Amino acid sequence: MLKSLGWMMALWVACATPARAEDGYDLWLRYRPLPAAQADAVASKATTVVRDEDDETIRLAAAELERGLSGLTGRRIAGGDLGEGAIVIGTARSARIAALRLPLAGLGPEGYLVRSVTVEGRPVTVIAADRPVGVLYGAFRLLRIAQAGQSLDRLAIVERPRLALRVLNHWDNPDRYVERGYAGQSLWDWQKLPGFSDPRYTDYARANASVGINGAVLNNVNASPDMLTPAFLTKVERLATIFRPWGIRVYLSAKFSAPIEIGGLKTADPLDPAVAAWWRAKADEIYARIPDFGGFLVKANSEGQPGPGDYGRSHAEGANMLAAALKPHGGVVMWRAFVYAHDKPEDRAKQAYSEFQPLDGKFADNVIVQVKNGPIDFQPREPFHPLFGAMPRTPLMMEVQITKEYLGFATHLAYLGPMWEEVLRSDTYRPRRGMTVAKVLAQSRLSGMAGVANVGTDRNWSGSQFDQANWYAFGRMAWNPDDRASDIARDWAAMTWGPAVADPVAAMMLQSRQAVVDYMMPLGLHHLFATGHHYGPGPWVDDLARPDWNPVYYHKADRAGIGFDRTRSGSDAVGQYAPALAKRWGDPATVPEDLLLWFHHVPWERRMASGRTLWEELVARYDRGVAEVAAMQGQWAALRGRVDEQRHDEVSQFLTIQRAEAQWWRDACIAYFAEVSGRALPAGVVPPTHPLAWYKAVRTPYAPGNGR
Ligand code: GCV
Repeated sequence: MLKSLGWMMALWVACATPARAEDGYDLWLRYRPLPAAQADAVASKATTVVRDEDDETIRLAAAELERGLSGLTGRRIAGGDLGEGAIVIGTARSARIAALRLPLAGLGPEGYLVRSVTVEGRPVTVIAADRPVGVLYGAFRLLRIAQAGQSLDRLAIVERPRLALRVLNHWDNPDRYVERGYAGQSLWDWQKLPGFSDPRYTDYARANASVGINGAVLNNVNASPDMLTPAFLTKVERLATIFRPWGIRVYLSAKFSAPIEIGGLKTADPLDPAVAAWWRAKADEIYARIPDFGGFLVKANSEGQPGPGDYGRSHAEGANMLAAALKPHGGVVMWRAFVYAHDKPEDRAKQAYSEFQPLDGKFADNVIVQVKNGPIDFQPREPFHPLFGAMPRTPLMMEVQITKEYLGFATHLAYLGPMWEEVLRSDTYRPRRGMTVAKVLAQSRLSGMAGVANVGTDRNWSGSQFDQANWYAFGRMAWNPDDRASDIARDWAAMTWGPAVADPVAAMMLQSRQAVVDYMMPLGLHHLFATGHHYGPGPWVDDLARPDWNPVYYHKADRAGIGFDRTRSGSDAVGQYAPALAKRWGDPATVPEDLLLWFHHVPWERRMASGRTLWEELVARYDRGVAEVAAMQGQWAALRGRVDEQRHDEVSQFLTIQRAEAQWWRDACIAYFAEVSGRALPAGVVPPTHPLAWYKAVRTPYAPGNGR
């Protein structure tokens, strides 16, 4: 009696406090009370949680349902017996579930179904799967519906992931520094592992499971060989043990030269039998500790990393040697196609295709080639990577960057769902029309998507409240690459800010990425960033060691025009796409304006669809970008009082930073392009606040994330 009184008091306090301070730690799993009518409706369909199996993952699923539904309804929902409104969870190992004769085997290892059914004459909801992790995913799905305030009546959901590997790539170093990380230090406290298990490890795994992420590469692709030493493997083992019940496997980035650096060999030549034997022994050692270890991620012969090319061997020879070591244990090699060599004069956008496409069909069957979404490097807008569709006999996974190295770090609000959707829905025309990037990925015999993680030790996990949405959206799109960015935004907004504000929050999010494109690099411009840290504009930079590290290499602006000629008369990068696309994109009259300057060098007087000249249009886009941020500020201000104050205030302050930095980008780029082109500003345009020299003199050496 006393116990239940205490419980009721706690609930009363929770419900009576309208907007208690929140710092974002709870992510989209806040489970705050719904409005009374919605809470009543959910409660009637969630009277108790019934499970028969004593499996750790199913226990987690039950606990999550009890926690979530109690929070949402303001009632105590706990485990119990079958009764009207019960939620019955499990696999066919539960006699009760088996008796329902549901088509569980067809769901695959991670699929689930959520159904309203009648059991023993009572209406109940069943969450069932072939394996326990499917039950966990199903539980999170039901909670998502409840969090959005939607009805739990007549549910008939059947889901299975379209991609098998849904993996976060952490660019985390052993000293906890995160390359391109804007959310504090690495979550992995290697110094205290394995002795101390920070509760955050569990919270991290739970958040990933809630969106279907099933793998984590724990360390930077610019890898330290130390990660493969026994001292670190003990720590990795601890994390793997914590993550396992949440359906998450661990992977490691492997440094190709590790046999030399920690193995005492004289070479890392993949065709040297001693090298192959070293990797086999290393794999055996890892699997003895971590039987479900996922495998290796490798960055080879790229940006100074060692690789098979150092010995005159191909990427396939390097990858296959590692694959052979992992094969007996069921592990995979994720081999990155992000390569460009300093000694090649070829357009950087072409180099990965030139090197990898001829290797199609030459990789072992447990190798998957990891290809960035676009051919350069996670720019605000790129065309899809030409390798998608061009290697039909090789599994390809797509790599996207959740952390926003090139979209304003953590302080700029940029929801990346529309960017990834744009790529996933791009038609590769290979082998035929309608073959989108999403289909190319899903049809691979080994399929996957990787996201460079944006999480760190900040209380809000990702450096800003809104960057959580990008972690969330990555999980959703990796599960179903055809999911819509707008639906995902609305779901995230409902769960993270409350169903009542889901629409206005999602509306802001959906315009945010284009805003960044507009105020940083519109019309297909790319890589105009300041050197190294990539914080702020640097379109004038022309003095770096490699031509393709300089922004001037990418925009090629001069008195006559602007843009990179990638047509047949230029670098012919367009020729790496299917003929139908090469034709459309190779003609300035038919290429989408958003990609115009990616593929073409065009005169400043060129007429655009708006009727303006290119110069006028460029300036108008920069202005539009700044105006879009101002509009977001207004939209957010209108939500004051409708969401909790602490998070509202944090977002407001970040939007103020974004507005100032959008202005900085706009002013610096306009000042520079005006000078290079010798053009006056179009009539009525507000001149940049400072002269060009002022922008050129800006130095920010301590901007975060710039490697060490
Ligand atoms: C991990 C870009 C980033 C680097 C990153 C590299 C990669 O060049 O600036 O920090 O290195 O991509 O993806 O390997």
